[in-house]
Amino acid sequence: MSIADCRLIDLPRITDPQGNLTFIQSKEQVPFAIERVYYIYDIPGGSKRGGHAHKGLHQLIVPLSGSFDIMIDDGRATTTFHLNRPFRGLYVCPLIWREIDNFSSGSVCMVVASNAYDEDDYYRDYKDFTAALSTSAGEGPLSRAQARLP
Ligand code: T46
Repeated sequence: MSIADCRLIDLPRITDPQGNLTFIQSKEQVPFAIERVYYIYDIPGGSKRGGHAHKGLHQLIVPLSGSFDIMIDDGRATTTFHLNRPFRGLYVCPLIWREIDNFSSGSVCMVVASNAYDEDDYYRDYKDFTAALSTSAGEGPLSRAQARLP
């Protein structure tokens, strides 16, 4: 898995003068079966979320309201997306480190996920994440520079 496997997904929009509607159906708008939905709200200015990777979780991250930035990192390259439309989400595959910040006032971050919550699915230490990548690639550990450790 790499950041090339992550992508923006444009969701359907039913536009109406009385208000627009967007929907997400399991395995249709997202490339996985949906098992969990959660959302982050009441986010104080300057907050940072994420700072971890998931071992097996697939996610679609949607800015239901407002905007924020997501940096994704596969241990070799990083890229940052600014999400600011409730009909456009970022699909994040397993084994991607993410950091989320620059939340606008009143923003709401919704995540549609492929599995129930499981703390054992997290890499919360960047060194553990890069070590797991090296193991799965059958290589030695990435150097500090390669892994861009802080
Ligand atoms: C991501 C961003 C956008 C639960 O008990 N159940 C849950 O379903 C979740 C997601 C979390 N929790 C508990 C576990 C921690 O004690 O809530 C606490 C914070 O969870 P987490 O560190 O996952 O929160 P974020 O906002 O840093 O990250 C979450 C996702 O895990 C992450 O993949 O991209 O939202």
